[in-house]
Amino acid sequence: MVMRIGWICVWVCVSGCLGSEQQFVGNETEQGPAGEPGPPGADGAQGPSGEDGAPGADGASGADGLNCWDLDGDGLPGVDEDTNGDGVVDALDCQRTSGGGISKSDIYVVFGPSGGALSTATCADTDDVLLTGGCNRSGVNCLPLTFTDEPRSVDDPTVAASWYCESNCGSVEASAVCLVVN
Ligand SMILES: [Ca+2]
Ligand SMILES: [Ca+2]
Repeated sequence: MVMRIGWICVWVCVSGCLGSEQQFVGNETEQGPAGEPGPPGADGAQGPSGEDGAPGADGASGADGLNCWDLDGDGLPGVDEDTNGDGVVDALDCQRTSGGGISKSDIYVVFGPSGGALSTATCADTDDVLLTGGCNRSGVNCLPLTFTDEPRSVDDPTVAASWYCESNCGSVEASAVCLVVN
């Protein structure tokens, strides 16, 4: 009888304890409402620089340049490009004969016909420059004397420059001093 009462007490005690424990656990699993988001965190420190990339591939080769003697840029030697007159078009034609400037060999004199009332001395090429000129008059004099002594076509690129002479009596001979332009 005493043992039975003891077991009953143990059972009551255990079931009572378990019941209390079950009720406590049940209250702990209820999830509350979500809280407000926290403020953003501060920016992190800058990371180290990355490794250099691999070198790029070589670009395509450029077009060949022009030879210094190729004044018109057509890639071919032309008669006008043999500036030193040696019959060959090469690097020597890129050099001036006198320190890169004008030399006396670039200047020539042309005479017009003599013995008539008109005379014209014309430079050899349309791009050559007429530097100066003059008229040599001879023969009889007359009054009034009409005399023309003047340059012609000095700035016309299509016509060679010249020196023109004319007299109404006697005869004239024109002369022109010209500069070669290559
Ligand atoms: Ca050429
Ligand atoms: Ca030459």
